[in-house]
Amino acid sequence: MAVERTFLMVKPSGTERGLTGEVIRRVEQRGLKIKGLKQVKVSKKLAQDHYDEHRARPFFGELIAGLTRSPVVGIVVEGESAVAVVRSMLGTTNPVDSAPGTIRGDFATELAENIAHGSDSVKSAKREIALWFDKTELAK
Ligand SMILES: Nc1nc2c(ncn2[C@@H]2O[C@H](COP(=O)(O)OP(=O)(O)O)[C@@H](O)[C@H]2O)c(=O)[nH]1
Ligand SMILES: [Mg+2]
Repeated sequence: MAVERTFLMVKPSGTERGLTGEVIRRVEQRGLKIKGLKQVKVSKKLAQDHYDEHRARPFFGELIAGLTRSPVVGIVVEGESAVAVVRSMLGTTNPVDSAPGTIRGDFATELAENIAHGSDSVKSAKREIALWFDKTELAK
């Protein structure tokens, strides 16, 4: 058990539907702390760097187009086991399988339109937070 930081992002599929506040509300209700928060108009390069691990996938072009089509909201979340807690709040990658009560299980049915992203490990979280935020933008 350890206090961690993770990178949570409301993707265009969430911001376009006005679900940013709902995602933030759930994070705060869970007792997690927000240490960074901003809306970003995502460049193609930032989107590609964010999803670097998926570069060779056949759906990569679609993934980048989906992430750059509308502004996103990036959030640095801190708390006990924050990486795993945020992932469980999101639900499974494919919303069809996501349990009710999860963000994806409550608001989505399509894989490519699954509302929000959460880092999958502490290592990924460190990389993603550094990619999306300058240190001066983060609370202590
Ligand atoms: N179009 C399409 N999008 C996908 C597919 N697999 C994953 N995605 C999207 O790519 C994102 C990143 O995939 P992944 O890292 O495996 O899932 P996550 O960590 O749960 O978001 C997912 O959240 C989906 O929105 C696919 O087969 N087709
Ligand atoms: Mg992922």
